Amino acid sequence: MSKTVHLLDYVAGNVRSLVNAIEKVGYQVIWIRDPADLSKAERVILPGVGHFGHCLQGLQTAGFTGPLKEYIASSKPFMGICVGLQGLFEGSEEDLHTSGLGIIPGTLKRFNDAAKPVPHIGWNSAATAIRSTQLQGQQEQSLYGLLPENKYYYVHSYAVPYVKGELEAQGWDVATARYGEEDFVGAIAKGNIFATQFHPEKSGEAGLAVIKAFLDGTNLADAGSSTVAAATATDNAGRGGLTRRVIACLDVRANDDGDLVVTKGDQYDVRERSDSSTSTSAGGQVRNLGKPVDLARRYYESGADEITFLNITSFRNCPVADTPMLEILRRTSESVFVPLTIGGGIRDVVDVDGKTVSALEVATMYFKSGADKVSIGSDAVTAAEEYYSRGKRLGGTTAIETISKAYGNQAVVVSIDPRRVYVSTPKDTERHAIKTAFPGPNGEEYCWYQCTVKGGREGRDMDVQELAAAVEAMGCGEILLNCIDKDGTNSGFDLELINEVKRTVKIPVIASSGAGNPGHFLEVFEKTATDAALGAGMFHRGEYTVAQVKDYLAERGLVVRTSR
Ligand code: 1PR
Repeated sequence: MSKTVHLLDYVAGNVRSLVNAIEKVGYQVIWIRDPADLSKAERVILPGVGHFGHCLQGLQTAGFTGPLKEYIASSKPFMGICVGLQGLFEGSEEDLHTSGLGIIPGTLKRFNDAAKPVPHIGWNSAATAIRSTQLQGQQEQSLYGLLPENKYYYVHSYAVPYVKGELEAQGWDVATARYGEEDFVGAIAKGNIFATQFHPEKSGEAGLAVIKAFLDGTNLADAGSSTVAAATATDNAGRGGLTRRVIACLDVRANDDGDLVVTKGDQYDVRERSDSSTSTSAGGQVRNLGKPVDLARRYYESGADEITFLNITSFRNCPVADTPMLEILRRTSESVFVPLTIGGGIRDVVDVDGKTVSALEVATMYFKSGADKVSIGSDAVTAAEEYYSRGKRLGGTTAIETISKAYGNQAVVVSIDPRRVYVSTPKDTERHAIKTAFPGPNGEEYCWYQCTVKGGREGRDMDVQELAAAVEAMGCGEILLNCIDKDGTNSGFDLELINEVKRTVKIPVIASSGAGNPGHFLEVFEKTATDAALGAGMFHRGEYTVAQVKDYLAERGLVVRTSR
């Protein structure tokens, strides 16, 4: 009999990666669209991303709630992922009007953002806190292949607070993670039920092992001697909780022959510097540093915590549904099991047949093709300008708002392309100027960071702090902070810029532009509060691997994901 698993088709989100992960471990997916079919299933996975109320109402509307409870009560294997875990509890602060399935006692609470960014995005532990079997004096065993030394990919703002012994007393086995000062439920199991707050399909080889263990039904098997010694919640904190994320970025565009290539600019100029005898006014050829899918796979294998694709020219003449980036994502997500972000051209567009395709529809195509997050550049600046012209009121129709409402804030990144504008004194500008340790060409001691659109070609009368604050208010979940002055220079990140933006927002920030060696990653993590750091050119040119960067950080005591 072929090995199959049933997935509930009830809500939007990136389920392609889950299907790919399941196939990778040797199982076939059968979609359940009719609730009546649930009774025929032998194994069920309930995926879920985004908003608690949205997902639970989606289940209810599709008629799944009752049949799902019956299925779970039938003792056949059931696994919930992310909101699929959350839905098993009684409710969530995220939507107090919508009830959960109430199978596990407890309510989800929002993380406290007083001293840490929310959402909680990144790689964290799922270490067994205390087993219900331990309470009964039985021998310790592993929980669905979870290893205390492994890291798993989380992305959420709400979590079940962990209170030692409470759930265990009711027979639940719990694996916890710690974010800041808060311990929360990372995974939970009892009998036929297993659920993870993290995304195993996005957690590299460690996550694939968890999916395989569930599908093979090896919950309580001894998965290896190292698992027998389960970690305690204290050990978990000792391992540092959330890791520092190292992200590889691929700027993709068509070269002059029409092939899609990974390219890399110097301060956003991606053409080769040609000598005077051969140069044209437009510069040389577009730099070709490799094929997008191949490079993404190489970085995944080297330990990249995420991969970001930026479609830097948006392929204007192509029908939206045929955008080459969709195919790149589909192919990448077959073999790359870490989060994928896609940027470039996420906005309302007019298709070649004259029809308008909304930013939400464009994003949906990308999510269905394997993207976990979309990154919005130029359109975010326009939206912020409108936000301020309305007196800081939300319009409700921007790409950031519509996509975050449908897919959750964590799915929306805003990519900022700022450039330094030097001034002698703060009085010389109405924008927010800072004193800089790196004076301008005429000795100017201050600068402000001007937001740009269209890949830096057009500057706007808005500073980076204003843009960051506006996009956070609109529902963006993370900022990708580039810096045109630093891009491609190999001279390190712009620490002053990163500190400014971190002071402005509560959402996570990814530092980008200027990485030239592993020491620059150490520097940005030590001298700023950045949540992640991104490199491009140094990886593409083969000067350093992602693994070398992570080893360098680990050797100096920073917590990074070293398991694959
Ligand atoms: O405006 O929503 O269509 O998005 C366009 C996207 O394309 C934006 O995210 C914008 O940053 C990006 N983009 C546009 N033009 C360029 C260009 O280079 N000519 N690339 C471009 C931006 C910046 C980083 C780069 C880091 C690290 N590239 O992604 O990878 O600076 O580089 P380094 O480590 O080598 O220094 P929209």
